[in-house]
Amino acid sequence: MATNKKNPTLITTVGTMAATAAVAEYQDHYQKTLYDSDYFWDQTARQELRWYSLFHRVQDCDLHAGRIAWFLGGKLNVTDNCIDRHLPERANQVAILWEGDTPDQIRKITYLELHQEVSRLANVLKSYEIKKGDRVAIYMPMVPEAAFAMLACARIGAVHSVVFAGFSAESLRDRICDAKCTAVITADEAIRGGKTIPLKRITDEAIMACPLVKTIFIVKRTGNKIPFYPERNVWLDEEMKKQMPYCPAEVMDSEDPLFLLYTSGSTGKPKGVTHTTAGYLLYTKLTHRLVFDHQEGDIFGCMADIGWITGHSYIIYGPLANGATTFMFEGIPIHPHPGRYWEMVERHKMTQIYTSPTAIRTIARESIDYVKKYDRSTLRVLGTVGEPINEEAWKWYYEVVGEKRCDIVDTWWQTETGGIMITPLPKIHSKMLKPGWASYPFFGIRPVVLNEKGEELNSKSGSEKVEGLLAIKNCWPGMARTIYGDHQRFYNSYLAAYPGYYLTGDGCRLDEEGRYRITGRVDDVINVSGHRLGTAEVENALSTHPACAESAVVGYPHEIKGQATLAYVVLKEGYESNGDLLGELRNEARHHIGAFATIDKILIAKALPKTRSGKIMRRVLRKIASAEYHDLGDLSTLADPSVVEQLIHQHKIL
Ligand code: 7RM
Repeated sequence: MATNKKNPTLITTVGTMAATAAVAEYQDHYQKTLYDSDYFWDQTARQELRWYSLFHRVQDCDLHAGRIAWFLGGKLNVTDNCIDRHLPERANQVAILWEGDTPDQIRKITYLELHQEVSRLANVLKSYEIKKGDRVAIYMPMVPEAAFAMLACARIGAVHSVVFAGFSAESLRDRICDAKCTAVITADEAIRGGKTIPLKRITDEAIMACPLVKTIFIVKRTGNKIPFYPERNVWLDEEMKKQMPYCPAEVMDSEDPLFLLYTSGSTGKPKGVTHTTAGYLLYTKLTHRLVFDHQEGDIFGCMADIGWITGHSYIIYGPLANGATTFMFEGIPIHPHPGRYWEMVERHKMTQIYTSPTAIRTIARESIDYVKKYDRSTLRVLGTVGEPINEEAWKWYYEVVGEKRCDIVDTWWQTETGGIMITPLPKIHSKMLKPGWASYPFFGIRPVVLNEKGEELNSKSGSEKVEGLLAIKNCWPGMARTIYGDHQRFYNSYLAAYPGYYLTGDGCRLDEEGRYRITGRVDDVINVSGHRLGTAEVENALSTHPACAESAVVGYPHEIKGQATLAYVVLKEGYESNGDLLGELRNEARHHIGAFATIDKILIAKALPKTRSGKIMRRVLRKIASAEYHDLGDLSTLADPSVVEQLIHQHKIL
């Protein structure tokens, strides 16, 4: 066992730091976690996780080779850590506190009940011959059963792939097929913001092209009539009643996959980002506790959906690993009224709230009476995630919601990083918060700013403004290990461009005090309301319309959503632009991807600006979409520069 007794106090201090330490202490510890990283993670993993048998090596990572492995040889089970280990002490403590789409629906699931429900569901899966290593798709509304389903998979070692309930049948199909899922867990219907989504019907449509799917488990949410095919459809509640409330936890290796989560990249095909057992659990546990200053008795309110990584890491795995009471919300921030979040904060005496800048901007538009009306005195930490937060929204969160009393944590991370990477720490950085700056790296994380040539920039390198590509220079336990079924793609996407670095795809700035500000994507990914959308995915959707000859989709700044989408579309001969056609084109994205993938503006173009080698000059399209018509850069390689004038003219009258 690689132990190192140089720093016996480090870990214990880190654990209690949030309450006591000053900035200097943070920096000292941070530096130690970097240069004796193995020691730090070794101690943390022993202390934080319950192991069936301990690992024999802390890590075996080589970014050059694309090899990432942590806690080698260790045996454990995620649900043993998230549930069993809190029993019997927390048997009657609420584990999951759920509020439905309307405030009259509240459910409280204690740790004992969670143990029983997860066990029953795990036994159901087993009775349908689902076993360790099998992939199970979860296409669910935000109900406690969705959490039970994820945990039941983890219990038996099946690999879950949660697909956000806003995705279309086609997107669901692609994800089920790519992961070779053999079962789907869904619900009759979802309810969100008063609207229903026919999840079962969509699932039926999706699996027509997925012959590997043997069983569809259905949770009753609305009870409305749905198509039911007894050969392979089963009602989950009926099956669970038949099962014992105890299921032994499968012994998993540290590096056994825990889940896949599909996310958009630069190409049209979503990537099955793969997270494994020990490293992911450890990283989400530690970040949840330190970033949100988790204390005994807290009610932690992450408003994300489990269809996104934030829901995985900070509704389910991180909080439950810490024995917290985690809040799960089925609805949306403005339903039935724009004070919904604060009403829930008051009702449940929430101590933290974690949401997106889009949600904050949406609520901030409304009267502040919706906030002031409710008692928010229990809140200590206010988190944001998913997209850059503008100064105005940050200040509103800080001043109106938090009454300048709460710490704001602007947390930067990604599906691929598993957990929070850059963030202020409550109490420690309270006096050093800068609106819009995600600020400081978490323990054990070494971010760098690279220029296009791959050279590291720092505040001492002379230039007054350090700005470039955000990369991470080391490995950490929470990072994704691969893209399901395509390790080469993982390597090419994140590790190949600048050998020895994990490339994030985000741009950033660094200030003299070591704070980072994330400026947004630098690749062909747009971030609409904190949801990642590949421009190529939207272009693929558009290309299925018979009138579309060619298209290019770009993002432009949007007051509420952060970014919105503009599609430049070239029509085929014989088609003419009119209201119906624009409506149909718009619908393609909804239909092929999902309702959240809206196209905000469509510009029917005669031609797209292309270089002589035929490459679309996206930089120019982005500038025009943002109404920055002047500083378009070098246009000399364009085959036909007059196209640009034409597009500018059209954009002005759009
Ligand atoms: C957690 C999550 C990741 C992308 C990422 C960024 C953007 C996320 C912030 C942010 C500025 C932040 N995972 N992003 N957090 N940008 N400040 N605090 O969102 O995979 O869905 O998206 O989101 O562009 O690369 S994600």
